[in-house]
Amino acid sequence: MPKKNPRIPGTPGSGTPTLAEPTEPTEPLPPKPDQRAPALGTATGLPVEGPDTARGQQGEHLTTAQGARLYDTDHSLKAGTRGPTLLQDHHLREKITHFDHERIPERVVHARGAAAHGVFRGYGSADPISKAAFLGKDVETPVFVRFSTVLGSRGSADAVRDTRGFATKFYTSEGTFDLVGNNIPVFFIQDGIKFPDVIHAAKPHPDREIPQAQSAHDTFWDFVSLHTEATAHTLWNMSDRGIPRSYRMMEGFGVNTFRMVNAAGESSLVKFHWKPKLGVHSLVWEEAQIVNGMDPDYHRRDLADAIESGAYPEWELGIQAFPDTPDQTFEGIDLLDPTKMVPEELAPVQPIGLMTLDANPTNFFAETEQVAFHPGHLVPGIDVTDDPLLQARLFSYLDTQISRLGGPNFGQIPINRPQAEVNDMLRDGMHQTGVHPGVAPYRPNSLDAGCPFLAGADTAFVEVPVPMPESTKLRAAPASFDDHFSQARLFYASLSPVEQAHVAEAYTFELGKCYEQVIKERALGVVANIDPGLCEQVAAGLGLPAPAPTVAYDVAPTPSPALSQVGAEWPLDGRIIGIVADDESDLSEVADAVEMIGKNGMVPLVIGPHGGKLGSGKGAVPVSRTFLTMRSVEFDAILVAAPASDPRVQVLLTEAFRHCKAIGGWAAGRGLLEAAGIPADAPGIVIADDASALFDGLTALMKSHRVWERQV
Ligand code: HDD
Repeated sequence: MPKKNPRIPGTPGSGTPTLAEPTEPTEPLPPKPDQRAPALGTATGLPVEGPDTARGQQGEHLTTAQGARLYDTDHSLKAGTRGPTLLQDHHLREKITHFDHERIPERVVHARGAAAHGVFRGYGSADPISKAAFLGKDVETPVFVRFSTVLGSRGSADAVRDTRGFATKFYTSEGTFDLVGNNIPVFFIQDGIKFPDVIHAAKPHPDREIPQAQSAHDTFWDFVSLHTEATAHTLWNMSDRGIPRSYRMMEGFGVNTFRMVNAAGESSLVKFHWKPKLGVHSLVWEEAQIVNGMDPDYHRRDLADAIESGAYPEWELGIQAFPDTPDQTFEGIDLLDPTKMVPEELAPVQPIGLMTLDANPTNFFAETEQVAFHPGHLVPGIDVTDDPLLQARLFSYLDTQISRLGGPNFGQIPINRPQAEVNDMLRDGMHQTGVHPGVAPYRPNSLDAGCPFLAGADTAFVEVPVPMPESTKLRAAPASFDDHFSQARLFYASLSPVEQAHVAEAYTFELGKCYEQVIKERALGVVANIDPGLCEQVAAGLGLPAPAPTVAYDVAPTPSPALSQVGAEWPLDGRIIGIVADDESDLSEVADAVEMIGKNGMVPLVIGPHGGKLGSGKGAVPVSRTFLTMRSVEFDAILVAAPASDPRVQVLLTEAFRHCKAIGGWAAGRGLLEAAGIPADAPGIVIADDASALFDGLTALMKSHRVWERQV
């Protein structure tokens, strides 16, 4: 006997309802303002009423894609309950067909990412060199920022050793400006024609497609050891910059040199910098490896959680500005060579605005996956240079979206829509959503009254009329591009001893994962040209002789202190403190600590032997993680209020100790730490009488990010 469908009176069957609806229908979320369709212009400039395509969900009832209401979405239309499915079941075919096509090609690089909405407020300090309206004093511009790794596939882990992308879309009143940067200021290659080479070498081996999202393999080291212009970028990857603690704690760099143009038409060369308010911090390597197993979404989760809890991450946008001289160099550094950065001590970074990320995406696919950045999305006041890497980028980004987003109209996808008026003469094509009026999308025309008109040079984007030197057509690089080691030496010399030690460990780890002896030996030759002492350490770890440098050290590098992450104090917004407690702990002290941590913009996580609550009655304390579900890498610091006899707590404490995290314990329980093998007189251990003193002691240590004394 077929079952009755409760929604359709009179359907045959016993009358037994199928599944009950779990919730009452609710109002759909309102669309974000930046996702509304831009007004469509008519030929005569009058607004047109268009369908509100930004709304994904409307009304209470489930419908087909054509809006017909549905009474059942759980059963195919069949010839009897046990019979075959009927071809006429349009709903089945529509549902399955759409599902079959839900995936789009992932980005060929930077496939794994996370994003957030926010706002940029200009300081006006760039006005003397740029006429870009969004940089004006107190001008607020919506932004969408996508952070990413480079090598991994869309489902790969976050905390891998890699460069991070830092791409920002500014929806300005003069059109969209995209700043498509990285967290490392130098690049592997000097000419974009080599981009497929470096990416093919760094992606997994083509035969077995392993390893995923890593540079620790033969083809990568084969390429970078043969192609020494990659040395500086590779060194940055081997440094702590390759394993950020959080997207919120990364610098961003435009990498390429750009031009800024002021209202008088004067041009300057600039390098863009994002400076995080929380400072630049990293994981330690062992921690990163544990994170990738325990929480592959570590960075994505951290960003979303911080924004949801109101700990809005902030970055100052800054520029290094240089005179636009014909040779385009500064202090001997070729500004058109993207493997070179300019030390901040030579050209200070001048702040020009503040970005605050304050909203998570509503739909990952619609926003984070479909957002399309392009370094050629420029506004009046910002222009490109002849950097040969940037020149190739100007082609690649538009091109890649056509296959990734299925045609040339990806600019009409809500997240990609400019918030300035759009009045182009681009027509038709796959996924055209604009309903363009008029008959004359060409110029000149008389049928649409000559519309649209060209703007004057005062409001239009006008390329800087840079004079071209007399030249010959050829495939070659300038002689200044031949210097492959000075910047790597500068970076290494600028790191603190603990950071240098991490670099040695990273090279030893990565080269230790290579199979080919010849590649290890060649890579050591490159490391010798960075620093012979570094080379000796790595060679010793690999059990190989250390080769002598082949490139003379004419000039010892002058360290740039700004390149080190260590040695200052930073705000602690959103940092996580774990509190190990059990039912026997002094729960009023634990509750005080929880309150104090939360009040100070951090996240307390109570770790107990069981879920639910510790203790009972009014003083009971809710448990956030159990000994089974926590791992040390989730916490920036630990407070201990329970005996650490459980082996899982011992692992937590020994890892936290090894990873140089601040650890605290109540005076009454001094023995608890020692029982776990943590010497109470070691650096970074706080023992105090009450929650307040413990909190103060712990946070004083956390401001320096880690207790590095334990590693030197
Ligand atoms: Fe690129 C994506 C950053 C050189 C070609 N790139 C992409 C993204 C970032 C960067 C952050 C991800 C954007 C997003 O989140 O959607 N790329 C850089 C930086 C570079 C650089 C800082 C050096 C200064 N890129 C570069 C070169 C080429 C490309 C030289 C090609 C000639 N990049 C692409 C691409 C991608 C891309 C294939 C893949 C997905 C996309 O563009 O939209 O076009």
